[in-house]
Amino acid sequence: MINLEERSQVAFGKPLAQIGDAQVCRLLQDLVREHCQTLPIMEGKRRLYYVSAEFLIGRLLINDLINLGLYDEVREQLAQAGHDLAAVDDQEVEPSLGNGGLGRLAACFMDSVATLGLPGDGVGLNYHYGLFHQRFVDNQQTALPDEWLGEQDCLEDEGKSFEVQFGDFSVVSHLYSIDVPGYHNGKRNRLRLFDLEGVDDSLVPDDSIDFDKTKVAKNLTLFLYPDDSDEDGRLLRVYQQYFMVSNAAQLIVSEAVERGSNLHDLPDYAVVQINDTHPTMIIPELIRILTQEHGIDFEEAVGIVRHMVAYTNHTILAEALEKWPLEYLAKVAPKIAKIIELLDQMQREEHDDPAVAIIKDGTVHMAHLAIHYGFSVNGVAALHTKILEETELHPFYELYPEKFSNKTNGITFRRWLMGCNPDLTSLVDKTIGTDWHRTADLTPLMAHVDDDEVLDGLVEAKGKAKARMREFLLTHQGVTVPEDAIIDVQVKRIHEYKRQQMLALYLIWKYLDIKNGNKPARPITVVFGGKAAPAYTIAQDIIHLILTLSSWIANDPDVAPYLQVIMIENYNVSAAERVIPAADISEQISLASKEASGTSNMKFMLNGAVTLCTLDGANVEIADLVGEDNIYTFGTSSREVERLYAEGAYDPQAYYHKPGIKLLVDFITNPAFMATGNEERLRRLHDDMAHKDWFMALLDLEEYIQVKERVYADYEDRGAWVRKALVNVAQAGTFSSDRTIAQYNEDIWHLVPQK
Ligand code: NTF
Repeated sequence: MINLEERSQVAFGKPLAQIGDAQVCRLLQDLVREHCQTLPIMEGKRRLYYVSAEFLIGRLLINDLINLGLYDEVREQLAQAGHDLAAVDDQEVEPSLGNGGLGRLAACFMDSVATLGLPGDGVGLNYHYGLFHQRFVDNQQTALPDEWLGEQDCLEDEGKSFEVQFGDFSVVSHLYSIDVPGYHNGKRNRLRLFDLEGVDDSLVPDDSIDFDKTKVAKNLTLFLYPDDSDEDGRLLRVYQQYFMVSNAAQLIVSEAVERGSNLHDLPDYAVVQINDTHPTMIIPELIRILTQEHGIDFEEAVGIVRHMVAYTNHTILAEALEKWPLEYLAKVAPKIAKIIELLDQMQREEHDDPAVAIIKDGTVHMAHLAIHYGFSVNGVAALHTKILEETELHPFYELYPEKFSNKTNGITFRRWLMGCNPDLTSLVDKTIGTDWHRTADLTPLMAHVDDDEVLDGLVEAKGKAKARMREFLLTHQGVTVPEDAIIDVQVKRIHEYKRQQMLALYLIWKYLDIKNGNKPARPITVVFGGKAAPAYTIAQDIIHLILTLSSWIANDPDVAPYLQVIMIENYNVSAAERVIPAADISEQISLASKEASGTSNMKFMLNGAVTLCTLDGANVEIADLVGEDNIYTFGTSSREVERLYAEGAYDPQAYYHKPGIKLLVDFITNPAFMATGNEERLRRLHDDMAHKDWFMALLDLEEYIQVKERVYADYEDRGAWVRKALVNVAQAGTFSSDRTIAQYNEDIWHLVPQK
C-alpha cells in the first residue's frame, strides 16, 4: 500500500493537494527509488554486459511506476488530490545519454532484458552534457550544453572505481548506476555508467559546446560524440572509447571472479554484446587483462574472448563504420594497439584476403576486428541483414556463415504504448483484455476491425492524444495546431539518407498547389523533429530550409489556414512521447537500403498511425504484416539503388531538369524566399540537391508527391482510414523488444531466466 498523502505530509508538511507538480515529482521519484532498492538484483552464473556508447533512456518515472506495478494506484491518488500524472512527469529532467535510434534501442533492450528476468546490465558512460541541447536561433540550429545532472538525477553511487592506463597518463573512474526494474517480476538489473574521477565541468561554457579537447584527463565524460572534425576531437573519441571498454572489461572480470570464475572459464560467466563498433576495443582489452594481469597465454586468451563477444551492426553507411588510424590507438592505448597488430597477424595467417584484413594501410577497421574475434554478428532488420550477408560484409559471410543472424529491432510497449498513450491502452484493454501486457500479442484486435464501437474508440483516443500534443506544442513552442488537422510526422536524426529534404520539397509543391487554388479538405500539419550533428553542414542546411519554409508558410494568409510546418525544438524522448501517439501519418522515406531498421516506424504503427514509406529497413516487415491496403509504399527498390551506386548511374541533373522538379528545387533560391533566410545555407543546399544528391531525393520525388496526395485523399474516407489504423495496432506485436530480446537470448546469449 502506498500513501502519497502521508508522504506529502512527511516531506513537505502539507497535504498532497497543496504541493506543486515539482514537489509531487520529487515524492514519486523517492517512492520509486525506495521500491527499486528493495528489489533483488537479478542473479545468474552467466551474465550479459550490453556495452554501448549511448543509452537514450528518456524520463524514468512513468516507466518505473508501470514496471513496479504502482502506476494505477499512483495515478488514482494523484487524481483525487487534483494532480495530473502527465503534468508531474513533465517536471522530470530527461537524462541526456544518447543520440538516436541506436541509443534508444539500447534503452528498450534494457527494459526487456529485465522484464524477461535475464541477468544483464547495460554498461556505458555518464556524459555530463550529453549530445547537446538544440535551440533554434534565426531559423538555424545552435548547440548548447544539455545540463541534465542535478539534485534530482537518478544516479546511485556504486562505490566502485578502476584505474585506466592511457599511453602517457592514467585516470581513475567512478561507477554510478540507474535501476532497471523488470515489469511486474520483483527484480532489477542496472544501467551502469562510468564517470571520470576529477572531471571538470568548468571546461564547458554556458552557451556553447566548444571546450578544450586536449585536456583529456578532465574532459573525458563531458560530451557524447565530441566533434570529430579535427584530430583532437577524433583522438578524444578514441580516449572515450578506451575508457569505456577498459572499465567495462575490468568490471566483467572482477565480477566473474567474485562469482567463482577461474578466468579460463570466463565465457561461462559473461557474454558481451557490443552495440555497434564503439565498444570494439573491449576485445583487445579483455585479452590484455587475461594475459598481462592474470598470466593466461595469448592463444588461450584469444580463444576465451572469442567465445564471449557478440557484435551488432547498425548501419551500412561507410562514414559510420568506424576506422581509426593505428597511430591514434598507439598513442591512446599502446598495449591495445600492439594486441590488435597481433590479432591482425593471426587473422592473416588464416585468411589471405585483403577484403577481410583488420589493419589496412595503417588503419584499423573496427567492424572487421569485431567479426573475426567475436562469435556472432547480427543485423537489425531482415533486409539489412541480407544486405550485410550479400554485399557489405559478404567476404566475412563466406568465411563465417554460422556467425551471422538477423535480430529485427523492437520497442518496449511499456513506454511506447502503456506509458505514452493511456487512452489507447485502455481501449485495447477493454477490447481484448490485458494478456498483451505480458505477451505483446495484439492480434486479437483483428477480430474488431469492423466493430464500430472499437473504431470510434480509436478515433476518440487519437483525438485525446492530439489534444495532448497540441498542448505540448503550445507550451513548448507557442504554436497552435488546428483541432481537425491531419498530423503528418517525420521525427529522427537529420540526415540526407533519411531524406527530410524530400519532404521539404513536397511541402514546396503543396504550398504552390494551394496558392493555385487547390485547397485541401482539411488543414495539414507536418511535424519534423531531430538534431543534426554540429559538423554536418548539409544537415544544418536542411534544418534551416524546414524552419524558413515554416515561417514562410505561416506568414502567407492564402496558405497558412491549410498547411502548417512545425519543427520541434530539441526533439528528445519526452517530445516523442507526446508526438507519436498523435500522428496520423508516419513518414519513413529513407533511400532504400540505407536505413538499417528504423524504430520510430514501429512506435508510430503501435500508436495507430499509417506508414508512408520506402521499402527500407523494418518497413519491409511492417508492410508484410499489415498488407498492402494498410500501408503506402513507394520509391526505387534497394536492389536498384545498389545498382545505381555500383554503376555510378544516378545523375541528379537528369531529374533536376524535369520542369516539375526544377520549379521546386529552384524555389529554395528564389530571391524573395532567400531574403527571409540565410542565403549561403539555402544556395549550398540547392546546389547540392541539383548536382550531387548523393541520397537520391530527386529520384523518388515525383512518385512521393503522388502517393502523398493519395494518402491525404484517403484520409477523408474516415471509416476506411480508421480501419487501417486499427490493423496497424493489431499487427504491431512482432515489434515488441521482448520478442527481440528473447531471440538474442535464444540464439546468442543463452542466459538462464530468473523465475
Ligand atoms: C541506427 N544506427 C540505424 O540508422 C537505424 O536504422 C536503426 O533502427 C538503429 O540504429 C537501431 O538499430 C545508428 O544510429 C548508427 F550509429 F549505427 F549509425
